[in-house]
Amino acid sequence: MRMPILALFASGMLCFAQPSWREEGLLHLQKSPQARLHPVPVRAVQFQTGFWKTRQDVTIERSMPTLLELLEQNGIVDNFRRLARPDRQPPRRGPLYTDSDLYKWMEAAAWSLQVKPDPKLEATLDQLTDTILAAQEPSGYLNTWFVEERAPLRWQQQVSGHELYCLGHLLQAGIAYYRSTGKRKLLDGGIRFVEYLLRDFGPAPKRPLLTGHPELELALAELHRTTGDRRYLDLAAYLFSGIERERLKLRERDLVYLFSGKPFPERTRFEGHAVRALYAATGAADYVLETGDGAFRDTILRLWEDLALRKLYVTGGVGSRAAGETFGDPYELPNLQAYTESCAAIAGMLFNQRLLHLTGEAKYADLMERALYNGICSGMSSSGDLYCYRNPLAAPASDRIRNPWYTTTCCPPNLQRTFAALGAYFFSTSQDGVWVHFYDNATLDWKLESGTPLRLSIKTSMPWQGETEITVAPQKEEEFTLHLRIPSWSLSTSVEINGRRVGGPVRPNEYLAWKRLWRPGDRVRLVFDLTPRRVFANPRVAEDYGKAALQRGPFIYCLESTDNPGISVFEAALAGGSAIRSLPPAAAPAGAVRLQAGGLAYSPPLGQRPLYGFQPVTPLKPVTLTFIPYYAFHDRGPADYTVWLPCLNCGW
Ligand code: FUB
Ligand code: ZN
Repeated sequence: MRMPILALFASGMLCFAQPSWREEGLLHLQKSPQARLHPVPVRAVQFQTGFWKTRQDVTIERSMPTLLELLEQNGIVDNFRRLARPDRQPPRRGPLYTDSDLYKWMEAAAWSLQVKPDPKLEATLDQLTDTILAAQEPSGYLNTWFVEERAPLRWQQQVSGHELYCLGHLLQAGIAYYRSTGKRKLLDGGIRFVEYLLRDFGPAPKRPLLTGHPELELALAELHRTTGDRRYLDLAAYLFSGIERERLKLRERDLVYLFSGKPFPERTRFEGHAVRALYAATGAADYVLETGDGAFRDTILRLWEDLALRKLYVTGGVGSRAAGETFGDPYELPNLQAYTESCAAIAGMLFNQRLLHLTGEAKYADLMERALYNGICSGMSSSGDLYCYRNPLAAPASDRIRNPWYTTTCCPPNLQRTFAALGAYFFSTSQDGVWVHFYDNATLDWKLESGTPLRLSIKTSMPWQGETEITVAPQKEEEFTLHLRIPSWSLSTSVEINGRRVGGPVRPNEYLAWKRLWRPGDRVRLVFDLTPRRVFANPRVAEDYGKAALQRGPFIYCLESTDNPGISVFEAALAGGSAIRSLPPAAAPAGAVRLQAGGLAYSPPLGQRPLYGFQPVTPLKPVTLTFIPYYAFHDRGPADYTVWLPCLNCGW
């Protein structure tokens, strides 16, 4: 009997092999020997109406187009175009690292094509590829700053020149575009530059090389995964080796600030420039995923402890000092002065993403979530066209934190590439099954590693309410393990499978691994505990001593003057015994659950009091305080806000 072709498809009897580029995950860890987990392709996940769909839509529909306009207006694309023109006009504009901003924008646009195919955007990317590659020299060298009168300076300023940083982002854009379209042109341009490096640079007698701003390391690891060419990973190993310290005459302070130039396993703590250090650690984690190198592995785990125990803001932000955009000392986590660059929070998430895929341990997903829902989410306004470079934990209304454009515009396209590809951060596969890391309305259309097609559909009221239902639909019944992340903040979680309560412990900050014969249409119901709670810092954090912040689900909250007329948010305290109420969503911040708690305000205002006295000054006037999720600070316009408040009778 002949079956119609559609019926053959539906029965799974007919399937055409997909080209390999379509199968590659956000990170292509399928062949990485040390990877326990494997990311899924971006195209495998579609968000449905909900928190992250709104953010992804605004990224693709508003943020990306408006940023491209700004990149054009500020001459960033012309910096390439001019190099193909005989008159070399117009003159180059912007700081020496602007090429990377266009590459990051292209990476975001490339990932977005997997979420929402767009022939016009694809044509724009093809044109930009031609524009960029027209500026590439026959040797493979490509950089719009070190040209013409500055050409003799090439490789003379490796500490600050960002030549390899820009190349790293070119490679990542090329890889993303290849994975989205199968087109290799941009990727091949990046490879030509890498081949030029391999010809001329390396251990003596070749010329020395240094990533003055680490980034290339992780791009090389991904290039190795994409091409199978081990030389690219070896180049990353050379950059981590620190053997060029003498030849490049690096000073001790360079080694600290750059987080580059000394043997990576000698690192004992995070220090120096936050983005540099975290990109270096991410690249080192990539190296461990490929090689299993024990010394590197010990080092990244040691660094993670330093980050998680001593240097991470409650919002997932990183980088305490504005001077040099650096890490601070242990527990140095100032709030008003927090630098917390959006790129650093993203880099922290990338570091944790690698560690999660190395180990399968929930504590890494926990920190990814902390950053994503707070210090990364805050980086882009709900309108999609204002961005934070800094994400402080308190600020006065006069601090213009959200801006459409920065001369150093690294953060906006970094946020875009994160949100455009975000679905692929939500799920992974492993030999034994599939993993759900975060919960939002989403569908995963992918396959088990046995090859069986699998659809997971999540319907949820998360992140605002805890009810979640997952429909599990393997194409045919199969035994595998469903790994469900139980978030650290959900202190009691109920789980049912096909209506039957799961016995045994369901522990926060672990994955619940459920192995069974899964049949198409099986249902898992989870109810997470979103009770709002006070959060306290380790008393060693002097700035937060005696204070509390509020958290509900993945969100950290802040007190903003917009919601608290007549109250100075910097002169209010939480009352320890008072209940914290969840308020129904208001028009703004759109859809967000706000919190209300009893508090006390100083009266008369502290500004009218002397600086010192023999009696402590305590706030006495009862007030009701209304909190919004931190990510929405300044989203409704300038306002005073703070995350941490003195907490009276809180047991301090
Ligand atoms: O160094 C230039 C930019 O500054 C980089 O892109 C980011 O790391 C930022 O900190
Ligand atoms: Zn940045």
